[in-house]
Amino acid sequence: MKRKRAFNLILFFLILFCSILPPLFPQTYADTDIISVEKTSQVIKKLQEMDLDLLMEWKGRIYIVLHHERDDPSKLEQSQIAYRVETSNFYPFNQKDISIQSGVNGDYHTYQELERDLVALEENYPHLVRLHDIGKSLEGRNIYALKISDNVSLDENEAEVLFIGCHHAREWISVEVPYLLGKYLVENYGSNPRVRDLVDHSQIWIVPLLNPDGLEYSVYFYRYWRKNRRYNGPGSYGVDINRNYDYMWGFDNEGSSPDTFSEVYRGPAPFSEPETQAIHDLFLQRKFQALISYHNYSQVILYPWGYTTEPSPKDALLSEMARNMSQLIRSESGRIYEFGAAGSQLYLTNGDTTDWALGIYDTPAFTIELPPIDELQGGFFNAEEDISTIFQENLPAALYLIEWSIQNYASEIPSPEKEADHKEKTTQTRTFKN
Ligand code: 0X9
Ligand code: ZN
Repeated sequence: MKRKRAFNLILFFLILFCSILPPLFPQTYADTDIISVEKTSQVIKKLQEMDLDLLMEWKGRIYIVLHHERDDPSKLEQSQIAYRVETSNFYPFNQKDISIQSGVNGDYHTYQELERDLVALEENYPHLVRLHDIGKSLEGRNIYALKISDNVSLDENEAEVLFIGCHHAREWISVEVPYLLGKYLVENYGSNPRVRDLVDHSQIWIVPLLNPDGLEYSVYFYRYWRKNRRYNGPGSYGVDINRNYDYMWGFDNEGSSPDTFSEVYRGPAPFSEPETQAIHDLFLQRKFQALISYHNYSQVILYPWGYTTEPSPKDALLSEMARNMSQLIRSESGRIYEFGAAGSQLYLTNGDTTDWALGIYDTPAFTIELPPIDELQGGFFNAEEDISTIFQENLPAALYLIEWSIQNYASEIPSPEKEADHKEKTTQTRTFKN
């Protein structure tokens, strides 16, 4: 009897220990494995018929996320495809062997590296840059926003534009593009008359890393992590912050999920997460003419609506702006970014940034899904060498959006009704939130 009690006690502590342990160690994801297969045209052909979650291509092999509840590895065996289990390669210890050459995530920023570089930008260009802390993540990290403008410490009567990066943790390139945009603007202010003109006539806000907890988790623990790090209950972590905005939030279960384990879990309530609250609060203080939210991958430019396939009232304008941006990118690098309304072009989403910005504030808002086009070209895993090319090709589109905002602002006639309407809508949002 005594022995049994001792055994129960040991069992209790073992269970307790195991339930505390997962957040401290790389997540093994009992329900997923990463496998790789040799990349040959025969294998590609067979894979195309299999509806598997293709992750990346590297050194002549294709990497696949195997979801055990859905994917049966015997499918591969039946098709005579030899595979190798690679799950352990995705631990941070081996990460540098993958496509990253230096440091834990190479030329990509960790939270700390980004913080250091943002502080340095402000120190080096104090007349053009202010670093704002617009919120704290669940794990206490700062959510930073760079404001770039002449007379940067003043609130001027000028157009405002917003660029956001990294809603999704594993989308590392989406941090680099907005960060490099900020760096480019301040470093070229003195020498490039167009840049000077844009910076002088607008207030540019850049939030390069909206999901710092998620990014850190992706860098140090599990490269494939997407959501933030909200604890949802035993074994379940994370809210998809691009499903947490308060416009058509939870409209259906296709565009987002009520299931806490889902990759597109929308959270318990709109704006339940500090990251989305930070953007919400920034919108209450500023008046944005336009925004771009960077994601990857797919190489497309998307605009609302995402929650429905119906066109938004601003469809013609948004489509024209997206076409212009796509053309600018194409003339820069030759790469084609398709464009279209999010819900019809890609898939349905509800509670995303762009639907909310348009739905509540009437702000033209774009999701740019950065390269590559698909999993076979690398998926979420852009090489370090790609950072600069992807930034360079996106630069003309970002400058266009700033320019468009300045022109649109100048032609806007302030009307009392519009202001009242705007105030009413923002109060509605707040009421709903509380
Ligand atoms: O699903 C998302 O939040 C975005 N794609 S990602 O692969 N980066 O996660 C797309 C959001 C754009 N909206 C719609 N497709 N409706
Ligand atoms: Zn994304």
